[in-house]
Amino acid sequence: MAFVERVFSGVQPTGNLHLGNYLGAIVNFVKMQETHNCIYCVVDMHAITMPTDVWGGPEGLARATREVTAAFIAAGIDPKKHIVFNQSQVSGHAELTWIFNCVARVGWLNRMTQFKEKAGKDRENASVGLYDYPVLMAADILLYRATHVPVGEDQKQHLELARDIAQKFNNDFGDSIRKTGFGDGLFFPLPEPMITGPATRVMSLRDGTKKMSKSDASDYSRINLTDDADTIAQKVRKAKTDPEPLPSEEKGLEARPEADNLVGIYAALSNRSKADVLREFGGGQFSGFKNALVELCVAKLAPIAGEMKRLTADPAYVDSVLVDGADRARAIAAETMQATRDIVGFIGKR
Ligand code: AQP
Repeated sequence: MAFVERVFSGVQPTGNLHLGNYLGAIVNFVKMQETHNCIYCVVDMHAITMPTDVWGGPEGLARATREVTAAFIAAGIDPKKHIVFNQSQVSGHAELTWIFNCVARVGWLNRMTQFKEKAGKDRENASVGLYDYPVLMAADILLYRATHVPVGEDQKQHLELARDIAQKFNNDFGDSIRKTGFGDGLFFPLPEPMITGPATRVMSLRDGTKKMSKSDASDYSRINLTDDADTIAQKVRKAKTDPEPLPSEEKGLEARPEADNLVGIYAALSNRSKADVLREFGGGQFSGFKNALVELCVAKLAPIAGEMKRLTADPAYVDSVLVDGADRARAIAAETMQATRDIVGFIGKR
């Protein structure tokens, strides 16, 4: 069965959006608008899988939900042409998760590295929601029968799980899919991860072997989308480097994670390859390169920060975008859910 190409991706409203979220995900969200119908979701139901102090309680969650929405729009996502909404407004996400919970296997979830990292040593005390996070993510994508999912490298394993769930659903219910007329045995597409660009894994500015992350205790480890020019300059100048000058060729970045990371950030922000960046800066000291990186970061991020500020000052507008997006998302989700209920054998129309 040929599926209509559709893009879905989400970002959690759990605090400061950073350069990793921007380069690994949001930049690609913007690009994909030109070629696909896109659905971009602020995944507030994922945010509450962590303890309340991580996502800031009800007020913090609402504030961060509006902030991520503002970041989407400020970065260039058009909420009129495409769909922007927050997950909890469309009940199909939770409903499809339940069905997928009965398709996914415990052994599959036990292999998820993000759960192990986020649950840490106190695994017994982690929420059931955190364990089930990848199943909810599969439901997010497949509720819209999305075919392409732009994400950062860290989400690759979850995407593979979403494909496994889609495949197992199609196998388990293949006869019913054919009998109910919802396809030739393939109801859900196997979504393709789109992990592209030179910054699919932006690393911490303090440690080039660790992912840049919202939950890192040090604010100096990341550049937040809302940082002002002075803060960006301080963070880049303090970023860890090594004593060698920059290499002139890309292979010289091997075993130099901090240099590799900064060159990757420069390349991604300037839409150039790392090799091209090294042709310009190779052989020079980090101080000169860092000055150029500060200038570039400020030039790219300041307009986004300014627009985010303007948008978050008008919460009624941001909320109206989310309500409108949710209405349109719900219409697509309703079709998938009715078909899924029929395929599974749940009686009744809604
Ligand atoms: N460092 C990164 N480099 C490239 N892409 C990244 N993403 C996250 N960090 C990086 C991508 O951003 C999108 C949204 O991420 P998320 O908010 O849903 O959750 P996350 O991956 O858990 O983000 P963080 O910052 O790493 O949060 P914490 O600290 O809570 O773990 C995704 O596409 C992700 O790949």
